Amino acid sequence: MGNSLSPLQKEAPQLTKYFKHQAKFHKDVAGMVGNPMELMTNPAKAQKLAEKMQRMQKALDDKLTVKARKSFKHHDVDDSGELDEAESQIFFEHYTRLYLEYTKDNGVEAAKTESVQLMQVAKLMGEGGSSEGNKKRLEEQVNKIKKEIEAQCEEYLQDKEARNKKAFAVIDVNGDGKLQEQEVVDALTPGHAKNMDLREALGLLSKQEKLQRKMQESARKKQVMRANGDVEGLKKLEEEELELAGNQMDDALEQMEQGCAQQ
Ligand SMILES: [Ca+2]
Ligand SMILES: [Ca+2]
Repeated sequence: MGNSLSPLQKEAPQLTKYFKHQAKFHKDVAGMVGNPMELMTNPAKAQKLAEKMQRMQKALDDKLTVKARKSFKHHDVDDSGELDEAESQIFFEHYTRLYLEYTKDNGVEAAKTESVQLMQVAKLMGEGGSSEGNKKRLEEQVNKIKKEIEAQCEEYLQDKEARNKKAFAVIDVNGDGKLQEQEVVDALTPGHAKNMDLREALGLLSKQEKLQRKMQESARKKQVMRANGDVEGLKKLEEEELELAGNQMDDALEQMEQGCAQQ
């Protein structure tokens, strides 16, 4: 990446910084955790680390709020204090494309870290000389991540109008047909329910997050059905849940098999 900004990053400098802060945070946290075994056997150290992470999280949230406000102003081109539908279109597209870039960078970083760890394990087990294979495996993984993200971006661009419209509807909490600053700031706060709503509308949830959403929805429906004494509905819903859990197991097994095949 270096210091040069892509055209997209120049168009949305505040959102670019917003994602850079998050990327740095994840990198710092990953570096701090170090040896998980040591943390398990050293509760004092684990406690200290947890406190430090909390402070870091708070500092990150503050930084993100500042960037979210600035990004709102940046996209409020006519300076009306609100984003109308046309302004929001550009905002959503910037957000989506930068989010996908951020996800890609995270994925590539994770693949690199894993590759280094695998090399270390191989060395410990006296299986040197597999560095070529490891390099090739990493290259394939990185290419796969890039392709997936490209496909996701293409999908968004194809379906942009519908997704942006959905995103607008979920963020516009007071329903006045405009986006106020606080509505946008909430949607840009990771951990805020509106952030997940926004990413869901734009098609940016991970597999895990999608599953989490489905389970939440299912739990909510069950409550209603129980209250109404809807035995048939409950039975059907529980069957669906079992199927969902089964699919998840299949996915996990498939991933494990792929991992083994690549060793
Ligand atoms: Ca405006
Ligand atoms: Ca509104």
